[in-house]
Amino acid sequence: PPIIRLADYRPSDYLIDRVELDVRLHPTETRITATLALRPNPKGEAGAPLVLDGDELTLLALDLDGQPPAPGAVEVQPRALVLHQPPRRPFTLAIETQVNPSANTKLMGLYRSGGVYCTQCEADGFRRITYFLDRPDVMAVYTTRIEADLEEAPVLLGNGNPGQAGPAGEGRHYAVWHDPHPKPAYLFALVGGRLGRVATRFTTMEGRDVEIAVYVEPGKEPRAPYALDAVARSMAWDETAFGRPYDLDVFNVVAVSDFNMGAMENKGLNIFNDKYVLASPDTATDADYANIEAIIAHEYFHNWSGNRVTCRDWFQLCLKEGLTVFRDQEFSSDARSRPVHRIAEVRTLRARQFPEDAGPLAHPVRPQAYREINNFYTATVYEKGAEIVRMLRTLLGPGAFRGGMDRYFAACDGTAATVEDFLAAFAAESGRDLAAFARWYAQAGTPTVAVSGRHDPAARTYTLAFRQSLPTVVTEAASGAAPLPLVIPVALGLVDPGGGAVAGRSDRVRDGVFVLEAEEDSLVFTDVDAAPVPSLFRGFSAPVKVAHALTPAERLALLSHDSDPFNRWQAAQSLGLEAILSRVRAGAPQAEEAGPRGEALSRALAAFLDAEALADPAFAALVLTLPGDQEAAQEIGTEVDPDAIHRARQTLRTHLGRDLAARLAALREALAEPPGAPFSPDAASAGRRALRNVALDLLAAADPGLGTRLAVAQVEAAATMTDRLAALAVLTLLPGEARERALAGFAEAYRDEPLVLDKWFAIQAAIPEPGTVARVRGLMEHPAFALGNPNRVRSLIGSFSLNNPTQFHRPDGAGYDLVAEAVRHLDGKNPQVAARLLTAFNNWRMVEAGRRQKAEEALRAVAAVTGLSPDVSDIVGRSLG
Ligand code: HT7
Ligand code: ZN
Repeated sequence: PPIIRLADYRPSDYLIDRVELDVRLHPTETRITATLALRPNPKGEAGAPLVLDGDELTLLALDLDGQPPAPGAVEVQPRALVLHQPPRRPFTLAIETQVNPSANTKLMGLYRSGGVYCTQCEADGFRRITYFLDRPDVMAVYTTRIEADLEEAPVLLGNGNPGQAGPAGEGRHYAVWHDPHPKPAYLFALVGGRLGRVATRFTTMEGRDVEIAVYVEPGKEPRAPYALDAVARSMAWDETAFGRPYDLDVFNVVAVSDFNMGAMENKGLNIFNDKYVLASPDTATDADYANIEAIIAHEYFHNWSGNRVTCRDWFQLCLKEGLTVFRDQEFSSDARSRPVHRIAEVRTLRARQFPEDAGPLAHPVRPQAYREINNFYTATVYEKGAEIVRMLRTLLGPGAFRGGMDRYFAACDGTAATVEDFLAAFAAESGRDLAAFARWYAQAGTPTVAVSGRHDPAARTYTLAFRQSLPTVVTEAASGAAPLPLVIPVALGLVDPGGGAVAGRSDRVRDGVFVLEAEEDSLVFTDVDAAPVPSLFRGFSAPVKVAHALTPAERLALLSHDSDPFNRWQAAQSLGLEAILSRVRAGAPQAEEAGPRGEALSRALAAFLDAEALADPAFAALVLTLPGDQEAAQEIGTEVDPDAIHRARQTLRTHLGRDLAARLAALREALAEPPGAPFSPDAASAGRRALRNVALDLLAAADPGLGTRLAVAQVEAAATMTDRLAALAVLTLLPGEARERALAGFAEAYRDEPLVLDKWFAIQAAIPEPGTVARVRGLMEHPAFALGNPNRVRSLIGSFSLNNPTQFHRPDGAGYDLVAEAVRHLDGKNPQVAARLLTAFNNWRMVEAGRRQKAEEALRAVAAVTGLSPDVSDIVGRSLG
């Protein structure tokens, strides 16, 4: 596919003010009449041909101002409808198309999921429904009439507010929906089907009475109230936190079982992957509840950050996605524990975005070019995009930040905006020049900030020297020119190693934040009597890697005495990471003795558990969790041996489990829930479950016999899916009969629950044993598995490639072959999901030479397939490039 460049952006030659859609739903022959009120765009080229996008459409009829167009005036191309010499005044085009929803396996445009008609139009799916100017800067007011068989689709939903509805003859009925807010085509949606419903009401700050409803598969209504309540809480929060009220009379959420991503923010009609709606204690884990809450909030918040203010073009994707992730993170932080949530955010960023930024798919938060936009819904655009917004708040302070947001919404409401528009609102509010800050959007790669500290007892000063460096990222789109320094907010403080107070101060630190703007800078604190331990990047104040050598004793001081919970957790993580790395680097991943760092970690964790494990169990669970294999691999960077890392980490778990055994057993007891206790998904209850299960995991690492007994008992007696699955996951690390029996029992118990079986697929795919490739191949034949369902594919093959580094990176290449083969099979059906799966090869250049060669062979085998989709060919091309 050709490359599309930001620098080539031009406004559309034509605009569409109003769209009237008449959709007659039919399983294989759905007909759509689109009546478009068009006019030349004063900012476009006068007299240019009108080029409407289209994809896999059958054109049935076309009218221009009520007449068939003159012969030769219209050209139907495979992916466009061209009208030569259109009128130079406003005109109407009526287009009738036909599509086959049942044959739509790409799940883009209009398709059927479990018998329910639904749509997915972002980024460019509307052109699979009718010919259109399918670009986000063409915004229109839509009226949609939906007609369907009454038996097949008693529920008919569209964007906006409901209008007339009634019988349409021959067992059919219709419903009209009108959306008064102009929107781009990517926010269009409709749903038709047999669906159950739960509903509530909400009165907005403006006094609007809104009906909120969640639609699910009939019979699943008891699993919908958590999502429904999350919508109402999101509505209330956006009013309080950002002054943003809802703006229609109804807000509908529909859960479908076949969906390419998590959910979609269509105006007034959010469509969700059912995984992110349905929840009951027996089927959903605490993580599921947290995800449902976050994704419901995310899609709802898009109503302002994305819908009322949309994107001018797809290069501006972070304008809605980064901002909306920031907003949903803030919502979850307010609803749960802020420090615990911040740690979770950073773990995701490090596990997904840092590797992306360090590999061949690296791109700036605002890319400068793309071939396939669907491949740019990435951790960089979303998660790093959110970090940029957070840095802006840190730099400006909460007052100016909120003022800037208000200005942005006021200035850009009803428009398709750019990153420049966003920053201009904050510059105007704060009087600050944000030109250098804007580099965060343009430069790919994770910066490293190297820091060293020096205490001068005579002068009673403490000096911190900072140096930032950014890798030069060379991509097809960008020149690879030397990057410019970034504006990096460093939230920091000085900690007394004994837990006392440190008096030091510097007038370059305001509200606890020092701003690093140059490549090098240093900061002098005065009145410092004794050498402190610096606590840097508190709350992870910038998405950077910090190179700062500290002794285990200094890390222990931070874990014990830092006032910043994030850095307390970070201190334990750093000790853990250093302990793993020292084993790998010494070539002794399985060494018997714990080593000085392992011992330091055990001592630190023992002291921590004694002092405060029960004070905040969710936080304690995070402190006790070692950094993952992939984080260690990132740190090593080249010639990585995933087996060595895995052994080192497992051995360290064993040591920790032994050293802490008595404390962990006591914790499990102290945290045990009384039989019959009512279930609550709240953060405190979830935290207790998390700590109990981390304790189980470490105990099992130390004593597999005990671990097996405890885990088997827990699988059988668990009152929640969280506890059952956690115990099953512990068992999967303990080969043997008990494991297989437990797995079989679980499958039998949940045979009719696809979303629960997804968890069963996922944990088996993550078993770090040579038999797993064969196991996964076997599971692909399981009756519950379907290559056409994205959730199944992600659970089995996605989990294998992302959560099982030793087997995905098998030295004989069998893991790579498995994934590459799945990508090849899937590409003909669902290119978007196939391409996403292939991104697991992102880190292939980091592994040692033998594996590297196998990975390259697997990638080349994909590249050699004829008729590859643009999605997969883009990823494979960049991965090998
Ligand atoms: N804005 C939505 C993105 C999305 C999507 C993109 C491409 C293909 C399918 C898709 N489904 C949803 C989701 C969001 O970020 O809120
Ligand atoms: Zn989003």
